[in-house]
Amino acid sequence: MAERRAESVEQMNFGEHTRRVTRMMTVLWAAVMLAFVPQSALAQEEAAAPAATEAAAEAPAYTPLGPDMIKGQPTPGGIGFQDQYSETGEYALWMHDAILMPLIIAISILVLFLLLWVMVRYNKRTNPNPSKTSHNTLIEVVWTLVPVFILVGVAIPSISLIAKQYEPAPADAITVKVTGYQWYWGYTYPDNGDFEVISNMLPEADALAAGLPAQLAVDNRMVIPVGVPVRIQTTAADVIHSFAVPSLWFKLDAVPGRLNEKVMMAKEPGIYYGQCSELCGIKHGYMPIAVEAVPMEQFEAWVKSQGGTVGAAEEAAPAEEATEAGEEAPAEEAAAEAPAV
Ligand SMILES: [Cu+2]
Repeated sequence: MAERRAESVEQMNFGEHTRRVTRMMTVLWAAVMLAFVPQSALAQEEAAAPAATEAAAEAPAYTPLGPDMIKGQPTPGGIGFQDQYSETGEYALWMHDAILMPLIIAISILVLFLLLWVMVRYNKRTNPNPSKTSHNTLIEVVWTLVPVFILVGVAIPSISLIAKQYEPAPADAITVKVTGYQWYWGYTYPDNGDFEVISNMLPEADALAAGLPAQLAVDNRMVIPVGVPVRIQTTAADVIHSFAVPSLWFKLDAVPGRLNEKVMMAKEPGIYYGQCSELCGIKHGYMPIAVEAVPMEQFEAWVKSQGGTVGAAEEAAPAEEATEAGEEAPAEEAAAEAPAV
C-alpha cells in the first residue's frame, strides 16, 4: 500500500514539475525578449525622431509602433495560451490555469490510481475469492453527487465567461467594421469619416527586413485606442472568414450578408497578431491580422493621417454631459498609459 501511495505522489510531482518547466521556459523567453527590447526601441526612436520634429508642430504626429511593441504572437513550441491583454482574456486564462487544468490533472491521476489499484489488488491471483457485494447505497450516492458538484463548479465560471464575452458595447464605443475578403482584410471606421484601410500580408523579405514576424506582419494595421472598448462588427464580401486575435481573447466569424458584433479591448499599447480562422480558400493562410493599440491622441492622429475625422460623432449628437464624461474617462486612462510607448 505504501508503495502504491508513493507512486501516486510521484505522479503528482511529475504534474507539478511539468508546470514548473513550462513556467521557467516562459520566464526565460521573457528575459530574452527584455534583453533585446531596449536596443530595438532606441533604434526605432532615433529613426523616427527627425520626421517627428518636423511634422509635430501642432498635433502629435502618429508613429507606427516598432517590433519592440509586439505583445501578442505565437511562440515556437508554445503549448499554452498566449499572454492575455484584455480583462476577458485574463479571466479566461485564470479559469484555464486555476480551475480546469488542476481539475483535469487531479481526475486523471485519481482514475489512473483506481485502475492500477484494481489491477494489482483485485486480480485473480491476489484476490481468489471475489466479494459478492452488488449494492452500496452510500457509495452510489457519493459517486453520483461528486461529479454533479464538479460540473456545477465548472459551469459557474464558464457561464460567467460566456456572459462577459458577449456584453454589448457601451453606446459611446468606437466602431470598427471588419470585412473579410479573399484574401485580405478591410477595416472601416464609420464613427471617424467612414474611411477603409486595406490590410495585406507583407512579403516575407519585407517583414524580416523590418524586424517583424513573417506571415503575420501586414502593410496596414488595424489601429485602435488603448483601454477603450471597441465595437467590432464583422462581415465578409465573398466567403466566410473569421477574425481572430488570440492575445486579445477575440474570435468572431465574418459571414457574407451578416453583421456580427463583439467588443474588443486592449489594456496595453502594443501590436497583437492574429489570423483568419475559417478555411476560406487557397490563400486562407496568408491573410494575417495585426491590431495596433495606441493611446487616444495617437489614435486620433492616425485617423487624421488616413483622411478620417475625429469627434464628428460628438458634433452630430447633442452635447450631453454623459457622453462627454464617457469619452473623456478612457482618454485620460490612455494618457496615463502613454509613457509606456
Ligand atoms: Cu479568410
